[in-house]
Amino acid sequence: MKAVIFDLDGVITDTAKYHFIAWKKLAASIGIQFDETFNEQLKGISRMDSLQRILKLGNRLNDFTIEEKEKLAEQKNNEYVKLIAAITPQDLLPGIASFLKELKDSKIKIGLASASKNGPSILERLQIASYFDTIVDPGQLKKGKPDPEIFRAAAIQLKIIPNECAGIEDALAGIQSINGAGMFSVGVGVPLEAQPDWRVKSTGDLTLGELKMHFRQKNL
Ligand code: B16
Ligand code: MG
Repeated sequence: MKAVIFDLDGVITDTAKYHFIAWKKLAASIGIQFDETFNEQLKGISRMDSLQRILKLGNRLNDFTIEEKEKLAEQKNNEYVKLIAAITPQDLLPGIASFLKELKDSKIKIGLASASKNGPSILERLQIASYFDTIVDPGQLKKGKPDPEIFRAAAIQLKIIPNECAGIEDALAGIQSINGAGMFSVGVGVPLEAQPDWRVKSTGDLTLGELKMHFRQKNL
């Protein structure tokens, strides 16, 4: 195992709650209500795809032009950016700081494969940007998760072949993306239908020793 590629939201920090607040406000402004169960479907999904799912939920898929949809997505993002301004290193999920340090000390490369265009600024706020050897720019991708493109791109940027990489995700679409890329997948609290190579309940269960052991077992 030469690299570990992280998802951001739900693995490094819990930004899902801010996405939820921002989308709820935007949806309410166009007469659509949704709850936390529906919000699960938006995890790991790009901004525009999330908007499409919300419009579909409210039966309003054909009510807006492309320009209007872009405006709606921008409004949501403006709200989201205001909310994430409050993020500090205290918002790192349990165990992530020590896990990143373990990886760095062992010279294992670290990548970010987040669908979020706000990823780099969130890493700065969490004060962990310097740990990352590469960050995939989601704006350059043709397809979002569950397509494997984002995890493949991270491996290409790191110049490491996919089967020497592990990917860590909290969303079903993300695990599908890692598996499709041919990497070892770690699922943090993922739904039952997801099929990670190693399933953990919380980020606090992530240690380099355990990860290496499960990685080796798969590659025997
Ligand atoms: P942005 P991840 C994803 O982050 C979120 O889970 C998803 O809810 C969000 O829509 C997406 O990023 C895009 O985020 O609007 O900031 O570009 O889980 O891939 O780290
Ligand atoms: Mg996620």
